[in-house]
Amino acid sequence: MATNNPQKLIEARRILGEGFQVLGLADICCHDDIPETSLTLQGNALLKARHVWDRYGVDCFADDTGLEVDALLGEPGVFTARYGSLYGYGVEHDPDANIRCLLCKLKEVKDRSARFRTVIALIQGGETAPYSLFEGVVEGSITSEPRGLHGFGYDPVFQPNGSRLTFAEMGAEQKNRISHRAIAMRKMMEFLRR
Ligand code: ITT
Repeated sequence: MATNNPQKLIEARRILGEGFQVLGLADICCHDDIPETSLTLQGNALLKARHVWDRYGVDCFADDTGLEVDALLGEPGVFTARYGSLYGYGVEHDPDANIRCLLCKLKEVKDRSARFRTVIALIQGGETAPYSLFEGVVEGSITSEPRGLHGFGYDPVFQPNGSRLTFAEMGAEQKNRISHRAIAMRKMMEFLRR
């Protein structure tokens, strides 16, 4: 899995279960900060997977994830990882700064509907065909304050529809049953089995 995010790797391993061994970038001694210069999730997922194939020659998949908030016209979207830093809150990849920025933007905003979207790009033998992209979406809303200690990133402020808990209040098992990442990964596994 072409990710530098250890929590994504842990989730991927849990979603796939014991029948699989998922290697991360550290396992192939890759410590590159892979540039994510595309303006789409799909483009960035492909960039990450392509980078690993080109330099290390191994089959891999990469996940790019965005949080889309309706009242913010789809922001942070492709800028989800560095949202806070764009508005002067902390540095890139700082989850607390990202959450503070998001909650500040949504202060007094009533429509708090949002979704997590994950796009996974799979490269096998150097090939990425159009059918090697897998998307997972989970609809929900942004809470007025962070709740819960599990998960990572924006989990404390994302409450999926149909639940009274945020992702960070759920255990890993519950999040992995319904999450954007789990949906995209199951689609990839179905494709690989076929
Ligand atoms: P890689 O690019 O190395 O995979 P990353 O953390 O930078 O790691 P993304 O580019 O996909 O991953 O950035 C997505 C942002 O969304 C980042 O801030 C994550 O913390 C956050 N994020 C991703 N998946 C999430 C999830 O399941 N729950 C909460 N936040 C998530």
